[in-house]
Amino acid sequence: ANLIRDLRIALQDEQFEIYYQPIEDLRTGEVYKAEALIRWNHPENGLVSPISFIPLLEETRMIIDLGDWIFTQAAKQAQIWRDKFHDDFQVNVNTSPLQFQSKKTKYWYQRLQDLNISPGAIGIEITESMLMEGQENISEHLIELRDQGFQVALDDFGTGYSSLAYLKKFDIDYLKIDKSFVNQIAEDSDDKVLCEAIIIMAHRLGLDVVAEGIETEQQKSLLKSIECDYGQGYHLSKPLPKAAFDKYLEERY
Ligand code: G
Ligand code: G
Ligand code: MN
Ligand code: NA
Repeated sequence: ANLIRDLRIALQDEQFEIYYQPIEDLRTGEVYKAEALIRWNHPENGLVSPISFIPLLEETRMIIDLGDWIFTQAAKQAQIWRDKFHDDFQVNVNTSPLQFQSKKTKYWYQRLQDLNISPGAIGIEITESMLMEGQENISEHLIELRDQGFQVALDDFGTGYSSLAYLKKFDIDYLKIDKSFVNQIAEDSDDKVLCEAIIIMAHRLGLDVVAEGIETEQQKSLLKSIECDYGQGYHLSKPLPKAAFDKYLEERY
C-alpha cells in the first residue's frame, strides 16, 4: 500500500525519468534507434527498477497515464535527435495491454500531428502475450497504428507461446530476439543455430532483427556474421539518462 501511495506521489512530482539505450545498426555501426526504459528516482530508495513497479502501475491502471507521458517524451526526444543527428532517428517505447484497452493509443497519431512529429519517430514494442487470444482489440489497434506510420516491434521474441503463428497473423516491422538466446550464443551451439534460424526466417518474411542483451565483442561479431541487423546490450551501452545519451551520440556523429 505504501508503494502505491509513493507511486501516486511519483506521478505528481515527476519522479520518473526516461533512460535511453542505444540500438546499433550492426551492418554500418550507426546508432539511430534507442529503447526508452522508465526509471523511478525514489526520494529515499534511489533508483528503483521497473520490474518492481510496472506490475503495480498496471494493477492500479496508472500505467495508462504514465505510458502516455512516456510516449510524448520519447517522441519529442526522437525529434530532437532527428534534427541533430539522423533523419530517421527512432525511439522505441514498451507498452502494456491497458494502454490499448483504454484506447489512449487512438490519440497518439493526432498528438504527433499537433507536435509536428512524424510517426516514424516512434517504434512500439509489444510482447507476444499481448497478441494472445482474447486480446483481439489490441491487434486491431496495432494494425491502425502501423497504417498511420508507427513501426511495431515484437519484443522478447522466442520466450512466449507459438511465436510463429503471430508472425503469420500480424504485420510487424521487426522482432527482438530475447537476451536469453544471446547470452550463450558464443558457447552454446544450439543457441547460435536458433538465432541463425530466427534471422533467416525473419528476413524471408521481410522483417529486421534486433538482438538484445549483447554483453561481449564476441557475441556482437558472431551476430554480425549471421547477418543480424541491429544489436542492443551492455557491451554497446547501458541505458543512459537523456544528457548522457546525447553525449554518446555527439561522440559518434
Ligand atoms: O530496463 P530494465 O531492464 O530495468 O526493464 C525491466 C522491464 O521493465 C523490461 O521488461 C521492460 O520492458 C520494462 N519496462 C521498462 N520501461 C517500460 C515502460 O516504459 N513501459 C512498460 N510497460 N514497461 C517498461
Ligand atoms: O523486456 P525488455 O526487452 O523490454 O527489457 C529490456 C531489459 O534488458 C531492460 O531492463 C534493460 O535494462 C535490460 N538490458 C539491456 N541490455 C542488457 C544486457 O546486455 N544484459 C542484460 N542482462 N540486460 C540488459
Ligand atoms: Mn523492450
Ligand atoms: Na526484450
